Amino acid sequence: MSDAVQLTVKRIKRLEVQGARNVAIAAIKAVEALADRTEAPTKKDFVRELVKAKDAFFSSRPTEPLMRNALRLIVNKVEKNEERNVRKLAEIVTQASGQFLAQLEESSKRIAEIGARRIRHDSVILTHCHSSTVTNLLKQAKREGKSFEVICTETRPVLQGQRTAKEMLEIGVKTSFIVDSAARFFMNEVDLVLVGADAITSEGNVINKIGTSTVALVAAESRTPFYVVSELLKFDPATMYGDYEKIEERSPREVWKDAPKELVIRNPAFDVTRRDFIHGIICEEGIVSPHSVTEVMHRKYPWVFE
Ligand code: RUB
Repeated sequence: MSDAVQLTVKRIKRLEVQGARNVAIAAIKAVEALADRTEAPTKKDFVRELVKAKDAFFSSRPTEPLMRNALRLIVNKVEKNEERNVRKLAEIVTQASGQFLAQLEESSKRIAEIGARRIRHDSVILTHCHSSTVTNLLKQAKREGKSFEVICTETRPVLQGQRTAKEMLEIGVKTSFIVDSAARFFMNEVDLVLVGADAITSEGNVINKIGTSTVALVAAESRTPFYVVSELLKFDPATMYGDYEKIEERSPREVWKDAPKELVIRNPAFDVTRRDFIHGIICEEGIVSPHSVTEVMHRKYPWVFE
């Protein structure tokens, strides 16, 4: 396997690259580098290299449909093309990757502009984990001159909330940091909850960092609006045809390094928030109801269902 692919898979597994969007971007760039440096003599060999890389990325983090949608699109473009010249096929990879990345960037900008309008002056926003789509939205709101505070949950066991908190402080937003279990304690002070997504199912349920569904329940109890901020391409088409979204279970050592041997430690990375708890999905098409997400996908990205 190419060095770029191997290294990126390793970094993704270790969470050095974190968050669905960053994971997808890193995987796309590694496949682009593979294509750029390929020495495959035939189309068949080149496709084999691409499929091997795709499989390695798919298993690096199993709950990442954005990455899967991107790599499937890129590899399909090569497989379906009549061209046999490997250099020309590699150019197709470069082009498809570039287009996908540009589209992702554009979506993130649109989402930030749309979502920033939901932020009222002097409001308090709670967020869980680190989502670059959420922090981009908050940065946009700040650029627009909105004044708001952010509460970050620490996000056990890997503490991605620290990253969110640092980013907010860097842009001059008043930020508080709380342990995950304090979410209910503070919820009455919160005006809006914004979380990211790793996967969106055909029923409009959202999979995000473990603890998200607890925050959603707590928000519902105190009638605090709970929004998911996500690119539509985190939709997983396989859920349409009956598959459940796989929930990654990570090493127990992330939870307790030197735990007693006989202790069973479970460490799911994500959980499912039912659509009934989600006020809306802030995406590149606007703010959509989780109930209509499949319809929106059919209209905007029909190729996902191919
Ligand atoms: C990160 C996480 C994020 C989503 C969305 O989990 O759950 O909320 O991935 O992030 P992990 P983004 O740290 O385990 O990857 O908006 O950046 O795609």
